[in-house]
Amino acid sequence: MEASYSPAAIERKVQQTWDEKEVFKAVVDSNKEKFYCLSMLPYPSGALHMGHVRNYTIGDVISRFQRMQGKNVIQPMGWDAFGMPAENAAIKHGVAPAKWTFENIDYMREQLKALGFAYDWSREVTTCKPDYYKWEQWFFTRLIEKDLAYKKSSFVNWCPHDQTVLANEQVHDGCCWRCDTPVVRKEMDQWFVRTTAYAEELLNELDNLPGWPDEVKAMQRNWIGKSRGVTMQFGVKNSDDIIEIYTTRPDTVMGVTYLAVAAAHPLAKAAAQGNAELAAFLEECNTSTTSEADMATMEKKGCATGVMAIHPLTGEEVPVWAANFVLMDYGTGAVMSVPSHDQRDWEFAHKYGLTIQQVVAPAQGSDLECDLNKEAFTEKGVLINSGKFDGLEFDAAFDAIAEQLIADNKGSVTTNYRLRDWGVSRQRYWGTPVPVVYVDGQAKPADSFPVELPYDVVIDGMNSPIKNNPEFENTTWQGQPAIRETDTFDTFMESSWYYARYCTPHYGEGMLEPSEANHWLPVDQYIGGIEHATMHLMYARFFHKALRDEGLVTSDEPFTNLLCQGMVLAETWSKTEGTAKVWVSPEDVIAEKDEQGRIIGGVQKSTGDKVTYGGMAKMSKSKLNGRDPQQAIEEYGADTLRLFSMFAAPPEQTLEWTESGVQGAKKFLERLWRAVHQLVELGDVPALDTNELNDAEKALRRKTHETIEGVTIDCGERKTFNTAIAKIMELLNAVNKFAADASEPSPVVHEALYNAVLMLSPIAPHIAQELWEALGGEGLVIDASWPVVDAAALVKDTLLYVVQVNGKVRAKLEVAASASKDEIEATALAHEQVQKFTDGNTVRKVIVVPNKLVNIVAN
Ligand code: OVQ
Repeated sequence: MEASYSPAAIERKVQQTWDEKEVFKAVVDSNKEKFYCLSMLPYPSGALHMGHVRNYTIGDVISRFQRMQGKNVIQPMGWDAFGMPAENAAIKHGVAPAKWTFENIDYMREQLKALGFAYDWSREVTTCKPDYYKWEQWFFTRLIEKDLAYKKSSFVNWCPHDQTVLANEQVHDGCCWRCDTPVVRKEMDQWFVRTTAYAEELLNELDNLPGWPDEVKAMQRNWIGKSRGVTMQFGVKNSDDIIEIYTTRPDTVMGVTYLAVAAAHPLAKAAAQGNAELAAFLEECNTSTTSEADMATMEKKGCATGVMAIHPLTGEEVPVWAANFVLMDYGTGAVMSVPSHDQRDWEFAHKYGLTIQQVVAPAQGSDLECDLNKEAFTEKGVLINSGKFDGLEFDAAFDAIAEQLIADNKGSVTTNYRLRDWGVSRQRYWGTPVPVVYVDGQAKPADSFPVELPYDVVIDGMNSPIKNNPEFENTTWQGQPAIRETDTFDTFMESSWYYARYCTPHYGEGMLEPSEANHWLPVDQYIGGIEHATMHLMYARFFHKALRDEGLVTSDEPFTNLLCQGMVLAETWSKTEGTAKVWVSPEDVIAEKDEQGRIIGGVQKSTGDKVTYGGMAKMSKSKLNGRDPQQAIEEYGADTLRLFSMFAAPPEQTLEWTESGVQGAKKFLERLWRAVHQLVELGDVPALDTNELNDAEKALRRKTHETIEGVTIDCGERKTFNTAIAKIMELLNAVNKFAADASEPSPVVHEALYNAVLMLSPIAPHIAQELWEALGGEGLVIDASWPVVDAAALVKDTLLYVVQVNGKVRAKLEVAASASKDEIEATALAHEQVQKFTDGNTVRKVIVVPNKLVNIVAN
C-alpha cells in the first residue's frame, strides 16, 4: 500500500469496482430479510448542495450498515424533475426546460456517484419522463372514476409574477414562496384530489407509526385538525335563506351578537347589489391573500351587510357582517361571533362597536380572571345569561344546547377537519398534463396514456406553451373530437408515489407490479428534510392508501421509520462599507478566538479589513457562506466529506459546517491510514491467541470489543453516528498508544484496526475498502459482516475506582476485579494522594460502592 493517503485515486478505483460488479443491484431474495432505505429524491436544480450531501450520506450509512447486518438492502435514487425552476431557467437562459433538466440530472448523477452512494442505478426514476408520469395519469383517472378526484371552481392563491396557483403553504407572509410577489385571489376551475376522504384514517394511523418523530406526527395531527362541534342554522330576516355555521363552542351560543361571512358567501354577494361600500369591501377581500397562516396575523376588517340573522335558540336578530378573515372554502363560509369568549371576535366587536354579551364565567373555585374590558374570556367555565342553560359547565352545556338544536331541527353534532382537499391543478407548462379531455365542454378522463407533454417548446415567460396551442389541445376521445385540459399537476403528485415505482421501475403493464412491489414495500427507513413534514408526507400517505384500495399495495402506510435531518449551517461574516453591511465569505476570513475557542473577531484575508462574526446561519448565496460540495470533494475527497457530515452532529440536529472540522475529519483518515500502513510494513501478523495475552494486549482487545458494542448501538437503534465515530477515533488513539514503537506486528493491533475499518466502512467506504485489502480482508468490505462482540474480551481483570475524601475526588485506583471490599478499602487508604488528606485526621467512615467509588470521611 502507498505510504500516504490520496483519496482521489482510491475513490475512483473503488467506485469503478462497484460499478463493474453491480454490487448495489437489488434482487429479490426470499432467504434474506429485505431493507428498503430511501432518501428523498432531489429536484434536479443544477448541482448538489450540502443539504443533499447530508441527507444522502445519512441514507447511505444506514443502507450499508443494514447490509452488513445481513439484510437484503434496496436503495434507489431518482429525480423529482418537474416544476417551476426548469421554467424559470428557460425564461432566464432561453434553454428548453427538458434540456435544462436532463443536463442537470447528468451532472448531479455524476456528483452522487463521486460521493460513493450505494444506489441501485438500474432503478433510477425520472418523473418528467412519460414512462413514469403515464401511470400517474392513469391513476388520476381511476381517482376520478372513484370520485376521489374532481373539478370545482374555487378561489386560489394566484401569483401574478409566476402566473400560477399556489398552495396555501406556498404563500409566505402574503407573498409567493419563490419570487416574493404579493399573492392575489382568483376564482377558477381546479382539479382536486379528495384527501379528506381519508382524513380519519390518516389521523388514526399516526398512532401506528412508532418509528416517526413525535414532532412530525403532531404537525400532521394539527394539519388534519379534527374537532367535534355543532353545526347549526341561523334564519335570515324577511327571507327563506339560512346561514349555516360550525362551532366547537356551542356552550357560548347564547353570546352570539353577530355573524361573520366570507366575502364570497352568496349572502354577502347578494347584499352587495346596490350597496357600493359593501361591494368595494368584497372586491378588496377578493384580491388579497387567503393563506391560513396569514389569517392569524393580518388586520381584521369587516363591513356590515345590512342583513339580519335570526338566532336559532332565542329568535333574536343579530347583524351579519362580511369579514376578511372568513374563507368560503373553509367550513361553511360563515361563523358565529361571540366577542365575549373569542379574542378575534372581541377585537372585531371593539373595532366596529358591536355588542359584547358575557355568557361564560369562571367556574366556582377557579382562579381564572375574567375582565371583558381587557380581553375575551376564552377558557371553559360555567354558563350565565343563558336562560335554562345557566349553571351548566362545558360538557353538559354542549350536550344540552346540541339536544335543543336537534329537537328544534336547527342543528346537529358534527365532526370537522381542518384538512382540505388537495388542489392539484397548476397553470404552468413543466408538469404532468392533467389527463382529462373536454367533449362538448364535459370533462372526461383521458382514454389513453401517456398524455404526453411536448418537450420541444418555446417559453415566453407568461403563458404555458401548451395553453392556446391547437396542436396540444385538439385531440379525440372515443372517436369524438375533444379538447385537452392544459393544466398540469402539482409536482407533489410525482413525489407521492415514486417510492413505490422504484420497486418495479420498468414495469410496462401497469403502475406497479404488485408482487415485487409488495416484496420491498413499505420503506423501512425514509430520510429527508423536516420541511416535508406535512405536505409531501401527507400526500404520500394518502397515495399509499389509495394505491392499497386500488389493489396495488397491501400495506397501510408507506414509511415505517422516518428520520428528519437538521439544516446545514455555516459561519457568517460581514463588514461595513460606508453605511452598508456586506457579507464576506468565511473562506476569506482569519478568525480570532479566545481561550475557550469562541470567535471574537476576524480579519478579511484578501483586504486586511476587520470583519464581524454573525453566528451560524443557513448556507445561502446571498450570505456568501455556501460551500460547494463539488469543490469540497476535490479538496478533501468524498470520504472526508461524508465523515465530517456524520461526525459534526447527530442527524436530527443542525450541522455547523466549519473548515477546521472538515480538516479534522481528513486528519483522522490520514492517521488511520498511517496506523494500517505501519502495521502492514512490519510484515505478516501472527494469529491471535487469546490465551497468551499480557495486560496491555488484553486492555486493547477490550477496547476493541467495547467499541464494537458501542458503535453497533450507535449506528443501529440510536442512529447517533457522531458518537459512533468518536468511539472509533478513541480506538485508534488506543492503537497508536499501544503500537507507538512496535517492531513486531501485533495481532491485537490487527484486530483493532480490522474492526475499526469494518465499522467505518458505511461512513467512509472507499478508504475502508483500500485498508481492508491491506489488512488481508477478502473481496469487498461491503460484503463483509458487521463485527460481533467477543464477550470474553469485555471481561475486566481490573476495575477503576474513584477515591473521594470528604466529598472531593483525590485519586483513581486500578484494582483487581477479584479484590474484596476490605482489600479495596486498604488499597485506597494506602494511596499516597489519599494519605495527603487523611494524615492527621481520624478516618471516620469508608464506603465502597462496587465497581465505582471509595468514599472516605476523615476529620
Ligand atoms: N424533491 C423534493 C426535495 O425537497 C423531495 C420530495 C420527496 C418532495 C435535501 C440545506 C437545505 C442547504 C441548502 C446549501 C446548503 C433536503 C445547505 C431536503 C430533501 C432532499 C432533497 C434539504 C433540507 C434543507 N436544507 N438543509 N440544508 N443550500 N428536493 O432537492 O430540495 O429536505 O430531504 O435533500 O432536497 S430537494
